[in-house]
Amino acid sequence: MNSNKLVYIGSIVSIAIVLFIGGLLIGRFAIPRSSNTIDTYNLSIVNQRTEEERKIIWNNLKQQFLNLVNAQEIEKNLYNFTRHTHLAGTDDDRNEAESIATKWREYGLDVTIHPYDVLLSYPNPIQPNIISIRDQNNNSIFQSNGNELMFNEDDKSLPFNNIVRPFLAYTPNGTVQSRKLFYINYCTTDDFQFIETIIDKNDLNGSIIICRFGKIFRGNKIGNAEKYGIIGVILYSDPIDFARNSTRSNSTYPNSIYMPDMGQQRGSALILSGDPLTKHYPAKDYMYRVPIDNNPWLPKIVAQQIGYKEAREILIRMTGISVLSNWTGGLDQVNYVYGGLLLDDLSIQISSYNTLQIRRIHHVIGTITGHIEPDRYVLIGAHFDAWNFGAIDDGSGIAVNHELVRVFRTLVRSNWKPRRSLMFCAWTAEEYGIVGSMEFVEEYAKILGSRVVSYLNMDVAVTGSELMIMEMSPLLYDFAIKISKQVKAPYVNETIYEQWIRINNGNHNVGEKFFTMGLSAISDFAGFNQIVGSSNIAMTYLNKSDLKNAGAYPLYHTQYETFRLVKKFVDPEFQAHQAIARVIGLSALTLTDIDLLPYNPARYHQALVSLLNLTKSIAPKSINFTSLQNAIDQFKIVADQFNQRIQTTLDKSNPIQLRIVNDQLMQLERAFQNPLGSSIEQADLKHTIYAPSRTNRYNARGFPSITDAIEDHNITNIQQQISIVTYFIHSAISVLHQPNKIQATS
Ligand SMILES: [Ca+2]
Ligand SMILES: [Zn+2]
Repeated sequence: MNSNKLVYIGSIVSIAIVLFIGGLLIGRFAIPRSSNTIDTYNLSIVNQRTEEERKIIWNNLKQQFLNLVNAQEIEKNLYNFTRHTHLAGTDDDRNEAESIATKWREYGLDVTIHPYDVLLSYPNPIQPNIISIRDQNNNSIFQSNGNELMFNEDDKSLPFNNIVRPFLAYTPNGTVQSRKLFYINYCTTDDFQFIETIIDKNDLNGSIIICRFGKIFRGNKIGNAEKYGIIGVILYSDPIDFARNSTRSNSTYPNSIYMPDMGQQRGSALILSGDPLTKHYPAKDYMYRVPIDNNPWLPKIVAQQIGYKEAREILIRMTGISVLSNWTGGLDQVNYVYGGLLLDDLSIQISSYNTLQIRRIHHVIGTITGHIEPDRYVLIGAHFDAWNFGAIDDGSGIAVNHELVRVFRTLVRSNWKPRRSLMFCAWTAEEYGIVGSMEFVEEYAKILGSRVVSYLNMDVAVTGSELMIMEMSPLLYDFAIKISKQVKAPYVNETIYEQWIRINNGNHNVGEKFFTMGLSAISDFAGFNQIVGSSNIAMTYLNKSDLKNAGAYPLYHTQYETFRLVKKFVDPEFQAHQAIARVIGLSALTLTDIDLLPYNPARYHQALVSLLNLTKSIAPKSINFTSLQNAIDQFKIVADQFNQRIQTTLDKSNPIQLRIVNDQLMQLERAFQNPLGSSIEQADLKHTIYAPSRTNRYNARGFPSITDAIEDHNITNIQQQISIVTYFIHSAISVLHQPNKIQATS
């Protein structure tokens, strides 16, 4: 970063502080009125205060907020949440929605409940899905258990009879059998391309494959396998990724956070966000549903997970060439091979009994109405469905969400009123593939599209306490840094910002290290990024070792995600939960109360520059990027002019002027949205700068349509997609121009 930029950012920050205070004053000294009227009276009160007075009031409010966030309350919330199982579409799920609604009503929120009828997937409650190895006479010589195991340390008062067995949601039922078995590492596209150099790719046709969880979204693994005519997929968590220290019982659960030998990650295999029967439209009773047969979004081949103890039984019966070292896992006395025919004429069989069912789900939304701009929404969300007890995914988010409701209501009772409306969202059916929140986004696409300022997501909010990482729109980069300087890190005497610098060996460029620009399809922000077009943020407190594994903690989606796990190993004093609550809460407090939105368009320029460099580096040399480069250069000039105009000419006491500028800031991210989507197949991915990668939904891909075309080696389409992205950057430029006329372009 050059020094000019530092000065510039510093001045933006100081202006933002002044603007902050103005916004807060409006909140603090409002005369109580009906919550539905727009309160212009208090604007004159604001103008009577000195800057010094405003600063004191803001600092007091901020301190009051930070002090109110209570670790014991969060612990209590998590304990209560984890007494039950939470599978979407079940009685547990409906009861949880009712209990959240009741709790939030008691706190005084204006609560609405939003039902949808969506396609979900369940294993057979009586007959587990089984993988077996069979001899020449088709007698089973080994059979998987179909369950995880319980331990003496598990809390027997929990309803373990209600837990859902390991299964891969939406994979079809049926029995498949093959004498050919291949090991394909993590089943990434690269892994498949590599194995084509080792074996004849036609050999994969009719085979069953085994691969390990990790690196990419599990649905993409199964999707990759379908393309090769593979008939069944077996997934397992290799100890090298999930039991890193040792597979001995004293190194794994219940004695540590690492995967025991029968532990299994559940999860969805849907390569779509939302209900697969009502793509683009809400799953309401009036809506047409596409037939389930040949539905293009549902996985087509049988797939099932097993414990690594069971995977070992399979891997030792394989034949073929030994794999390269980066394909080798950590199972004792296993020679990892690429595969081929099984030893001794054995065959392998997968039997799955999954069913698809349309079930009703309910979201809970609780609102504190804004008193100056009630039609501008800041949303905080977490999902309450879970594969089982869900202590981390997403008990951590739900427990924090409840605490924030309590704290914000306490502020309201002490006469604080937010400028904008603050909405708390409790989503369900997230685990099935963002099915729930996407339906809500689809139903209210138009009003959310024009009214949502930012969506703040908490999913797997705490898996450790060493380091906070964030995913966000580049517009929120400087804002996130500012908030991180005001919140104490857990278990150490430093702020989150100071912790980043320490971990980054004193280097202050922490955003580049710990922030991911753009958001993927990994959680409920998906609909807000791709359909709503708001500028969003999500964060997680984790242990540094979790970074290696695509963010997945070892016991992710197992039945061992219990209160005991969190209390004993993850966050004993709930200080990491408290830090997340403070960061999300302070962000929400600011975004609902500040008069001028704290978005910095110049950061988007930096993000565009780094994406352009990355894209150029993977593109064929013949590709011409001049038009895109010029648009990005022009974006910088216009973004700087915009920031300059705010500093010099904006009259912050004029509510109309303020609204005009805020609308421009809100429209900036929306200007990048292509209503047609990135392709006919991916019409739901509308953000032209960042969208989930088609090869890994866990990753946000920059310039997704250009990158896809580069991967396809389609020169004409690459050039076409560059022109389309150039157009959307020009759209963003036009948003930042003075809005009093339409600027002509050359
Ligand atoms: Ca839908
Ligand atoms: Zn989750």
